[in-house]
Amino acid sequence: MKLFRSVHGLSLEKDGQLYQVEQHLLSRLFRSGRGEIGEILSGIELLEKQSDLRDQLPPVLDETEIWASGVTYLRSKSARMEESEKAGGDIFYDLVYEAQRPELFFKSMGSRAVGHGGHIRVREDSSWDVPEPELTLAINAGGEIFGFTVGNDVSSRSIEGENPLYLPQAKVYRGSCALGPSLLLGRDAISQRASIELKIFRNDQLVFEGETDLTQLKRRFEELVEFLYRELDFAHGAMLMTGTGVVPGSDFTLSSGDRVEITIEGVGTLTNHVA
Ligand code: DO4
Ligand code: MG
Repeated sequence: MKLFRSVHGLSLEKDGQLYQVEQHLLSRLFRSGRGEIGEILSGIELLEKQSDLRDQLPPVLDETEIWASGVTYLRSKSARMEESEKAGGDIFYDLVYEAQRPELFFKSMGSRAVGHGGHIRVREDSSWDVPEPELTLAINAGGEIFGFTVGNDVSSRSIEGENPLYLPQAKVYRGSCALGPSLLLGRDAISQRASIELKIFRNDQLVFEGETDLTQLKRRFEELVEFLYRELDFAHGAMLMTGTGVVPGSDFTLSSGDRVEITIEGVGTLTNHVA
């Protein structure tokens, strides 16, 4: 089952058919406690059938915090070690990849996230920018994973590479976080081997293509969630991006007008345009 959010309300795709569902469902899922998800999912009432989806929004509450994990794939570690070598920051990426404690950072409020079809951005003071395709976990207030979506952790490599302490500026700015198109519902709804594919088009020509899969993710989902919830409460639940395993080479930077498509097997395709 996939749950879509749009300016017209919530829609559920079930067995290939789209239905309207009650408008508080998303809030009930994110704000639920431990052990409550099963009952909510089995009690979903299907309302009117729908034929299409328009004006999509990110599948998250405005009040929900979106966090991200870093250096959870070997490719992310090596790309970041290269870009920060000159500043002497490379050692930190190596250490965090092996450490017990993962790198977690705040990315966005739900209200600032961009949905499927929306505009992502590059910072005006950045010279090297990339999309980061990331499986994103939907977690309830009780700390349980109840769904998955596709995330784009759009990042400035020039700012992060200059000094790792600039990470919040490299990661958090207008149009830096995209989520969607829907929430795949259920903790076990995703394949442990799901592929993650990134395609970037410029003037409708493919200019970058890369792929990884979840077997390359070094951390378990629950391990990341446990660290996130260890000393924080999330009354509105949380979203947690799980890190990128696809990083374009040093000769690539995003440009205005680019179309970015991220496909995660079984979850969906998130498409955004660079403003
Ligand atoms: O260490 C910086 C951020 C890493 C990141 O965003 C990723 O690995 O996806
Ligand atoms: Mg990332």
